[in-house]
Amino acid sequence: MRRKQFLRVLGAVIGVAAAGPLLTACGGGDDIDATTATISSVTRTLSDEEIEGLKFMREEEKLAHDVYVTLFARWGATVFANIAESETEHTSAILDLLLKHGIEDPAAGNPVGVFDNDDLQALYDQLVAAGQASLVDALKVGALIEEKDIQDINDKLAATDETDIAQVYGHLLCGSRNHLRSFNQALLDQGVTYVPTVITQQEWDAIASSAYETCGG
Ligand SMILES: [Fe+2]
Ligand SMILES: [Mn+2]
Repeated sequence: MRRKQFLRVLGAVIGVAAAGPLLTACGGGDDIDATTATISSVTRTLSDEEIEGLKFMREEEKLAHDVYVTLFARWGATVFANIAESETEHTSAILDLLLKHGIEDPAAGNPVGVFDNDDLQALYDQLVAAGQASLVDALKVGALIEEKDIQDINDKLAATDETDIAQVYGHLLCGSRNHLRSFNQALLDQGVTYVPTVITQQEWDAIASSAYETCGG
C-alpha cells in the first residue's frame, strides 16, 4: 500500500519537491525564510502530511457512507439512510479540496465497498461483517465509525495550517458529533449504553450529552 500510494502521489509531490525542504527547515539557515515566503505566497503548496491527510479523509468519509448504505439495506433503519446522505456531502467536500489543490482522487471510479487504502478496505470489510449480526451490532458499528472519524479528523486538523482545509475539517467534525448523538440515541432506544473505544469516555459523554449543532456549509 505504501509503495502504491507513494507512486500515486509522486506526481503531486514532484511539484513541491523544491519547496519541501524549505518548508520543513524551521530553524534552518536565515536565508531560507525569505525564499519560503516568496514560494508559499505564490504556489501555496501543501505538505506531504496534508496531502496524505486529505486522501485518507476522502476515503474515510466514503467508508462511512458505504457502510451506512450497506447497513441500511440490511436493517432498513432510517438513521443509516439519513447519515449516509450527510457522509456523501462530507466525502464530496474533501473531493473539492483534492481538485482545488491538484491532488489525485484515491476514490475515483471506486464503487461502494472498494477502497484504495488497504487499511480502510480491511476496516470496511470488518465493519460490514460486524453489522450483519443484529441491529444493535449495526448501530454499534455506526458509533465506532463516528468516534474514529472524530479522532482522525482531529489528528489531520492538528497537522494543517491551511484555512480552507481546516474549515472543511471543522465542518466534518461538527457533522460527526451530530452522527455520534444519533447513533448514541438509537442505541439507548434499544436499551444499550455504548462504550467508546477510540475516543475517551469523557469526550464521548461531552458530545453525546450536548445538543445537536447546525454545521453550516
Ligand atoms: Fe459521520
Ligand atoms: Mn462524516
